[in-house]
Amino acid sequence: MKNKLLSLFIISSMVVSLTACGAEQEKKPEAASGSAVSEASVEVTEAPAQEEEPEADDDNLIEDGSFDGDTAWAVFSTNGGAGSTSIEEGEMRVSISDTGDVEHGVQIYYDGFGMSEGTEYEFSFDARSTVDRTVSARVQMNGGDYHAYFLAPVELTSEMKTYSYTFKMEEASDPAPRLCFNMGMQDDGKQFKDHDVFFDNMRLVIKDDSGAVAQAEDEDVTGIRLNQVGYRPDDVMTAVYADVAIDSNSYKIVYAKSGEEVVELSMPDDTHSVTNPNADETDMEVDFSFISHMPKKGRFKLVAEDGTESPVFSIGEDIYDDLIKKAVKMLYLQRCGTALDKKYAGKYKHKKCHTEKATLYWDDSVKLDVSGGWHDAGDYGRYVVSGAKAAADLILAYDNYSKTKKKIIDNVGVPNSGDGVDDLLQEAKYELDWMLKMQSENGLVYSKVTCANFPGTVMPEDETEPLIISYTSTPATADFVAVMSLAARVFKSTNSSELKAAADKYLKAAKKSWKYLAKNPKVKGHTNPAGIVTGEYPDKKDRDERLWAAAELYRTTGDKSLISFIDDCASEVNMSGYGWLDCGGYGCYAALMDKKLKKSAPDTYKKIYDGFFKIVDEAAKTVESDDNPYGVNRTDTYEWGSNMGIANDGMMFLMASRISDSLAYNNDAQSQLDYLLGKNPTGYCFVTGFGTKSPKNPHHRPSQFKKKAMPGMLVGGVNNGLDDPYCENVLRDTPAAKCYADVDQSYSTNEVAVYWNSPLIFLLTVI
Ligand code: G3I
Ligand code: 9MR
Ligand code: ZN
Repeated sequence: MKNKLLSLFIISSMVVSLTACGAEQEKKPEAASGSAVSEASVEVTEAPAQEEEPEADDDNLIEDGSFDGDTAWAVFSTNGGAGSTSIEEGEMRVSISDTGDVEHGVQIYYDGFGMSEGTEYEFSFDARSTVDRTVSARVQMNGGDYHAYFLAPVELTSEMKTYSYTFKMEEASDPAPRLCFNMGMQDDGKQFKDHDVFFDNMRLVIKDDSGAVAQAEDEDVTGIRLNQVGYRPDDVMTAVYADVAIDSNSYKIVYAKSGEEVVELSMPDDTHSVTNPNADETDMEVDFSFISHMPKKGRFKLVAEDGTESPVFSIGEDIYDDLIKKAVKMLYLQRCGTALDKKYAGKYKHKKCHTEKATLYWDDSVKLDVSGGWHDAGDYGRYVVSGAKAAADLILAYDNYSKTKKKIIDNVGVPNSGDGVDDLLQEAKYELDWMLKMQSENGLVYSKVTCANFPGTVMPEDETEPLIISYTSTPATADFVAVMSLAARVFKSTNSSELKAAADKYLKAAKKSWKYLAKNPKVKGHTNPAGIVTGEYPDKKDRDERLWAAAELYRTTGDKSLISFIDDCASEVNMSGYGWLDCGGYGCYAALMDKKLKKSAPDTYKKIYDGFFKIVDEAAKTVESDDNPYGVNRTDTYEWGSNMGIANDGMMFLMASRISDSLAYNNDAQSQLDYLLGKNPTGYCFVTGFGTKSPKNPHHRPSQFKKKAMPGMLVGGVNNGLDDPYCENVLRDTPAAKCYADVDQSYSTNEVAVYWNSPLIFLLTVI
């Protein structure tokens, strides 16, 4: 029965506007109930006896609204609220032990239907409560400000009654709203302890859809997909023709603006189409590189024989310059603990945030200054494992381009730009200085500092709940050792006195934490402490992080006692992994770039070399396969943050080129970049503000608050795990490689993160 309305696809305009706040917001809901109820027509009657056989209820948008199965609705609780649901004798029972002190302190909810603009609905249910109380019935946006489309106070008594409402969807159609009852504190401030509320015969049906507004078609998505930012003249240039009919063998390249033909070409002989079940397309990869009479600079389009045009792309040596600046500046704009000035931050300026002392979760007498660092993502948490990855990518990028291209990047447009010191290193330093504060007395490192819950859609300085430091973990500690050792080495090699001074501090800190790890071989993994619901970054293994730590520390100090440890770890861990979870690849890269190790421990070196290149070569084979038009190391599984995985693959290929001192894997790296910038089945250039079609509604609180996407952010991308309610509802029939939604509710496909931007920065600056 689910998803009835999805087929209608309607557009909308408004009649009644109900303003209120919903779940997960700290604000007290506005008293919108009066207007809601007066606009909606309400009927309350005594419920008839419910003896009859359950009938099919095909019009009902709520699956098993009669609760004859065994599935009760889910519960959300916050601010002291506590409750659970169960099915009892064909009714849903909500047992509430505490309402908490906000209206949504306890909320039961149902997702999986759609609302279409201009349609009239009838909502009815039977309900009673063991105490006389009011609850709030809502159909609301599921994300953003959670405002209500429909809202009514429901006065419950011990007698089972039928409540019935009709209302019209006045706003734009929403394919994934949430139907819920807020059962926390009453509007009049009244709170309740132990009591039960029972529901039955929950029905939401379309009463009249004659006024439904037809939904505008999704904007035309071209069938030709390519890197929308563009190519440098010597790059391999490829496009995918997705379901584009090819009769003969030719296509054109035209100037983007005038449409004037640059050249007409015939398809290369090996061009062929492949069935791509993961995108549900027939694809043809077309290589249009190395055209000698193409201008070396300009904006162009491909035009297929049937008239299908590609998105515009640029050619030029400098096509990535602006993107690099914005992608690095994003990190600056994620800075916590400092005010961001309008001069640099524009509309994303904000006051000092999160500067108050944070409390240890397990000992509230201890308050620490852990201000600074980057906000992790669309939320304002600060996490060591993800931050270490992000900072490492910047430093590793610098370590590459400063040597291979003999340049520094000092023009990002942040306060320290133009000071003769590389901006990426300076940005990494901001995070590392924060991480120093996260090191505890004995060398173990705290995993994160966040509030207990995620905030609503607010600017950073308006997240003012208490800051809590979660437990230490050995993965966080080993990541800390790795990135501090890396930074110490690289910062020392610069001619900046500021960076050199930091290098000494970092090395000292790294040694202290390593000492702890060496004495304590047992893993101390991380899971969220009870009551803390912010990002978990769960990790139960630390050998990969320890390998990375030991390899970086050895490379920096030459301490030979580390070699046997490196050797042991290298036999155990997966030699790929460049994320908050798996770090084996970083460990391998550090080891394989180390000439000392090659000399002192050739067998260890060879073991790591063989393991690393086995993974790289397997990935390259998949990427280069004739049957893989989009050229990424993915088939039917795209995980949360798959764009990071793909950017990481690009980084790995560039590392492999560097280790082998060749350009052998550079085209594979280019394929990853092309995918991220538009040559993918969604047709999106996945970086905000770049390309012809880019995400407009990222899950990123400053962007949501300002109603404009901050530019230069790589979104998470395709995720067929459907890990948020929006995707679960809307994308369930979508082919794997297209499971992406440019809506801000979709935190599992459309969030951004500092450690997703960082491998993109590596790719762009090193390639
Ligand atoms: O490890 C499995 C792998 O074996 C499997 O093949 C793959 C297939 O889906 O899944 C892998 O696990 C995934 C894991 O990330 C590692 O990639 C989980 O399914 C997936 O749910 C998990 O997602 C993480 C998500 O938090 C939820 O925990 C993302 O990687 C991670 O980037 C994201 O991080 C959040 C923070 O918690 C809070 N701040 C924002 C940030 C970005 O969304
Ligand atoms: O905003 C949160 C995002 O940063 C996290 O990656 C994500 C998963 O942990 O959760 C987001 O917060 C959502 C929460 O988990 C559930 N309620 C809705 C929140 C987003 O508005
Ligand atoms: Zn902050």
